[in-house]
Parts: sequence; structure tokens; C-alpha cells
Amino acid sequence: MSTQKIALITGITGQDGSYLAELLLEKGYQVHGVKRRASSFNTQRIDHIYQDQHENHVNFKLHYGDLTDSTNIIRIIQEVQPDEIYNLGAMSHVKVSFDSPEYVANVDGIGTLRILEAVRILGLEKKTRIYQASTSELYGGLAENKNEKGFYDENSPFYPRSPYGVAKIYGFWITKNYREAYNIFACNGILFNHESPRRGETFVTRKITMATAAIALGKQDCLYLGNLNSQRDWGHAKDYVEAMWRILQQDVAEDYVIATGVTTYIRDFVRYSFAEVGIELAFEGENENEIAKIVACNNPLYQLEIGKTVVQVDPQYYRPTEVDLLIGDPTKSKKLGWEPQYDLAALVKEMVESDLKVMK
Ligand code: NDP
Ligand code: GDR
Repeated sequence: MSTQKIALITGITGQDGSYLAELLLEKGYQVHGVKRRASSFNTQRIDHIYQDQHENHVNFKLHYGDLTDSTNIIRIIQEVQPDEIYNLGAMSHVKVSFDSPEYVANVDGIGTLRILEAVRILGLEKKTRIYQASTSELYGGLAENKNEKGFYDENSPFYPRSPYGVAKIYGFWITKNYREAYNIFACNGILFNHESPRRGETFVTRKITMATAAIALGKQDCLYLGNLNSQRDWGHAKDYVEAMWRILQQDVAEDYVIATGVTTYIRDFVRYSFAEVGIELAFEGENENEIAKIVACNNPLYQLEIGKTVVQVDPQYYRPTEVDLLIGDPTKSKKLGWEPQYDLAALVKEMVESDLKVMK
């Protein structure tokens, strides 16, 4: 009998799905992914690992599917018989979740239940381990809920502040409940924000690094952002998928916070990003009147006018309720033997360099 492990990843076409698929292939897994049918191609992040299905020993296979369709989920899991399922599929944009709250509840909340139920219906409780993509959005950023060290940890109370957060809290608890009720090896990774050159283009970090490259190259005039006063604990997606895998390799199923323990203002991320191309910014004004101007341009490649406004706040990007501050306590994650390789400076550098290449 083959000892090759089989993994199934929902959300394989997303940022994390693509890095996780690469990691598991490197580790010798057979990797199956669920992709949605779309009217245009949505596999750019995984095209480089696609294998011709006519070859022998194909280790990478895609299945059409959707987390809103239980029969489809049951059929795929029955066919694949996975040792590990990574449930990364979700409508993952917090602001957009205010526009389609019911859909988000269905995909991000009930979608998790569909995976767990499928495993139970198919009698795979003892075979299949499940990773659920939980999130720091569960905490909602309430100052009084931080631990005595000033971080959010596995015991901090939840107070979600968006339809996305509320849907994900259902996913969190149903995962925990199925672990306790049916003894399924099911774990929540409570991951704080993680970014990369593959980050979706409407999340704030990628929006900033793309605009940095475009403005430096003279292809864009100004970057419009929402709330610059929130703070996020940002890591690199490549490091964070390693933590997901480690969570499923433990002897006991548990939930883990994965974070760097460092938090940064959005405004400072903007500053660091522009500094990568030699542009120094000065912020002035407050809230919706805040702007940033170029005060120095130390890169002879870029001909930018000193005093030019390159960042402006546009309140259309504000959220009805905001998560003001996130900072995670990585103490428990050390038990996994997990150490991130990237710090924020290395992350920003990689993202800006990649976007400069893309823009050029
Ligand atoms: P992305 O938005 O990049 O990817 C989401 C993936 O889910 C895509 O593959 C998308 O497919 C798929 N998807 C969306 N809707 C459905 C559906 N109805 N059925 C099946 N698949 C669907 O997210 P990330 O890779 O950044 O995040 C991965 C997971 O981790 C998500 O669950 C997210 O909520 C969670 N998370 C992310 C964090 C982060 O900072 N990145 C932090 C904490 C949690 P398509 O390509 O077709 O749109
Ligand atoms: P977040 O990430 O909401 O933390 O969710 P996002 O990058 O969207 O926002 C971070 C912070 O930046 C502020 N912001 C803006 N955000 C966006 N998208 N666009 C803007 O123009 C802008 N201007 C300011 C936001 O208000 C917010 O405070 C991400 C997602 O990956 C979730 O799926 C995941 O669960 C959490 O991280 C942890």
C-alpha cells in the first residue's frame, strides 16, 4: 500500500492555497485542490505547479467545486479520500463582506460545516485531519480583551466586527464542536494578517505596493486609501502555510494563534513601501483630510516632483465597523517548532520588488 499522503485544499487558487500546495508537493504529498468555475482564468497563482494529467504519477489535481454545494463537497472528499483537508476557501475580503453578508455566511460559515459533515457522513473521522482557516478578525480589536502582555492569544474573548468575522466565528466553533463531539482531528489556525507578492490586489498591503511601483514609474498619480489609523500584525504567507501544516502534524488536535507579535499602522506601511523606491513621504492633515506628499526622492531612476501629493484618504474605503488594532501572541505557536523567516522589512521589500517587475 502507498504511504504517500493525500491532501485536499479548498481555496487552492488563492494566496495561501498556492503557497500551501507548493509546500505539500515539496513534502511529497499528492495534492488535490477545489477550484471554482469562473468565466475567466482564476488559476494564475498555481499554473506553475500544474501537471499534465496524461503523465504517470500525477501529484497535483484540480476538481471543480464550491463550498456552497454540499453534494459536490461530499463527492470530492469521497473520491480523494484525503489524509488532510485544508479548508482555506472563503470570501475573504472584510469590506466586501458588508455588501454580501448572506453569501459570506454561507461560504465562510456553513461551508466549514459542509466539510466537517462530509467527513462524518463518509466515515472518515479517524482518517482525515482538518485544518480550518480561522482569523484574528474574531477578536475584533477590542483593547480590553488583550492579555496581560498586551496581545491576543488563544484564550482572548472574541468580538467580531464584520459579517466576515461573524461567519468565521461560526467556522471556528463548529470546528471545535466536531473535534469534541466526534473526536475528529480538526484544528483552527487563528492566523493574523499575512501577505506576499501573491496577495489579492484589493487588500491594503498589495494595493500600497502596487501603487508604489506604479507611482514611481509614472504610471499612476495618486493612491486613495481608507482608514490609515488601524494597526495590523503582518507576516508572510509563505511562513504561515508552514504553520498550517505543522498544526496538523501534532499528536493532539488544538487551536493555535499564528502571528509575529509586532503591529504596524497602515500609514507606516505606506511609508516603508515608498521608502523601498527611495521616496520619502510626509503625512499631513487628519482622517478624511489626510494626505501624503513627496518630500524627497533619492532614486535617480524616478523623476518625481517634490511636494506632489501621492496619497489621499477616500472615506468610501472606510468600513461600517472597523477593527482598530491587531497584535497576536505567538507563544503557543513555538510549541509547533514554527519560526517565521520574514520580518516586515523583508516582506515589504519582496512585495515592492515584485510589483516593480510586474509594472515594468
Ligand atoms: P484569498 O481571497 O486569496 O483566497 C480565497 C480562496 O477561496 C480562493 O481560492 C477563492 O477562489 C476561494 N473561494 C471563494 N469563494 C469560494 C466558494 N464559494 N467555494 C470555494 N472556494 C471559494 O484568501 P487567502 O489565501 O488570503 O486566505 C485563505 C484563507 O485564510 C481564507 O479562508 C481567509 O479568510 C483566511 N485568512 C486569511 C488571512 C490572510 O491574512 N490572508 C488571515 C486569516 C485568515 P477564487 O480564486 O475562485 O476566487
Ligand atoms: P483585513 O485586511 O481587513 O485586516 O483582513 P485589509 O488589507 O483589507 O485591511 C487592513 C486594514 O487596512 C485598512 N485600509 C484599507 N483596506 C483595504 N482593503 N483597502 C484600502 O484602501 C484601505 N485603506 C485602509 C482597513 O480599513 C483595515 O483596517 C485581512 C483578510 O485577509 C481577512 O481574510 C483576514 O481574516 C484578516 O486579514 C486577518
